Amino acid sequence: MTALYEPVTHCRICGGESFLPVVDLGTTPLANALVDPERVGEPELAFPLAAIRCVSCGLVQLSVVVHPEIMFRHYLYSSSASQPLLAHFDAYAEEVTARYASPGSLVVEVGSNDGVLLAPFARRQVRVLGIEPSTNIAAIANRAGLETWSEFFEPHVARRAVRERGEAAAVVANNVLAHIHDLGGVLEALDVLLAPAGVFVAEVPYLADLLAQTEFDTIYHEHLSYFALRPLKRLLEQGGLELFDVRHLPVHGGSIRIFAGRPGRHQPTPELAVALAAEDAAGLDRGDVYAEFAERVVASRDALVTLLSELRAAGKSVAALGATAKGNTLLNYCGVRSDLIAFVADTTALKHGRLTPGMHIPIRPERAILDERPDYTLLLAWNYAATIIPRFAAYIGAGGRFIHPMPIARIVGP
Ligand code: JHZ
Ligand code: ZN
Repeated sequence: MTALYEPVTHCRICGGESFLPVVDLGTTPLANALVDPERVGEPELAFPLAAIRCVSCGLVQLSVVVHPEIMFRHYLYSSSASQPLLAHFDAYAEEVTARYASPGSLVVEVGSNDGVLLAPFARRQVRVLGIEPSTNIAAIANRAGLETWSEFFEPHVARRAVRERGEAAAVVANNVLAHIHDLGGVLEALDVLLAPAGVFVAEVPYLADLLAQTEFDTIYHEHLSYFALRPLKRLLEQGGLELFDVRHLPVHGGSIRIFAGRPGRHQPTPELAVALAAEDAAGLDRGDVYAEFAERVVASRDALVTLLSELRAAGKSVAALGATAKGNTLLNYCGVRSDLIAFVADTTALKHGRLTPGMHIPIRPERAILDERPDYTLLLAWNYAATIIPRFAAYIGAGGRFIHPMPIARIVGP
C-alpha cells in the first residue's frame, strides 16, 4: 500500500464485492494521533469513517484502510495505564497456562503492547515473545525484560520465531485482529508458528454488544473489522483452524475471547454451540437491526450535544476522563470542542500535554479532576465506569458528577 489510505473493494474475509451501509460518522482524524500544541496550526490527516457490511459473509468493516505504518509505528496507547486490565490479563495468563502451556513452553503474543500480558505469563515460567509493531511501545516491554520484536505479524516473522524460539504452545492476540487488514496473512503465520496441538486465543470487541449498546464510538480507523462469531469461524476455517471455544467478557464494552486449534485437536465446547445459536438469534444478518442502530447513533449524538450545551449555558464547568481512542470518535462526530470540555484527564504519561485530535482539547494527568473539581466529568473511558466512579468518591462527595455517554448521555448520580 503506497497511498495514505485505500477504499475497501473486497471483503477481507470472503472476497465479496458487495456491501451494505451500516453507519457514516463523517471524516475524522486518527483516534490516537494526539496533537503536539506547538504544531496546532498544521493540517491534520483526516479520513472517511464509515462502517459497511459484507453481503455474503456478514463481516462489518470500515469502508477504508489507512496505511498501518501511519497508525501503529508510533503509538500512544499503553495497556498498563488502565489498572483494571492488570487483573484481567493476570487471570487470562492463568487460564491459558493452566489449559495449554507448561513451564518452559512458548507463548507468543501478537500486538503485545507494553507487555501487560507477557509479564503474567513470564511470572508463570512460560517463555514469552511479543510481536508489536509500535517501536516506542515495544521498547517499554524490552526494557522490562520481555522480549518483543517491533514487527507486524506476518509469515516471515513467524518463520523467524520458529527458527529462533521453536513452535508455540499458544499464540494470543488481544484487540489486534480488528486492526489487521491482511487476515489471510495472519492465518498463514499462525499455521507456521503453532505447534500441532497449539491454540490460538484472541479477544475482540463483539459486534453484538456494539450494536445492542450503541457503542458507535468504538468505530475508528484502527478498527478495520467488527467481528461476530460467524465471520470469524469462517475466517479461521479458511486458514486451517477450527474454532472450538468462546467466552463472552465485559471488557471494552463487551468482547469475545475465542479459542481455535488445528481441526480435530480440541473438542468443540457446548458453550460455543450456545453462543453461535444466540448470535444467530440476535439478527446480525438483518438490515433493520443496522438501520435502527444508525438511528440510535444520531439520537445519542444529539443527546450528548444538547446536554453539554445546556450545562455550558447554565455556567457549569465540564471536563472529561480518559483520552481514549473511542473518545476521539465521540468528540469529533459530535463536534465537542474545548468550549464544551475544558480538558481531558488520563493516567497515560505519554498523552499528557498533548491535544485531542481534531477537537484540540488539552490532555492532563488524571489528578486534574481532583485539583480542578469540574462540576461534571464526561466519561470517555465509560468501559471502566464501574472502577472509575468508586475511585472518585471524594469528587462525587464534593458535588462532582459523571456523565456516561453510552448508549445515550446521562448524568450518573452518587
Ligand atoms: P481504553 C484501546 O482503545 C486501544 P481506547 C485499542 N485501539 C483498542 O483496540 C481498544 O482499546 C480495545 C485512561 N484511564 O482502554 C487510560 C484513566 O485515565 O478505554 C487510557 O488512556 N483512568 C488498541 O483508547 C484510557 O483511559 C482510569 O481509571 O478507547 C482507557 O482506554 C482508567 C481505567 C483508564 O481504550
Ligand atoms: Zn465477506
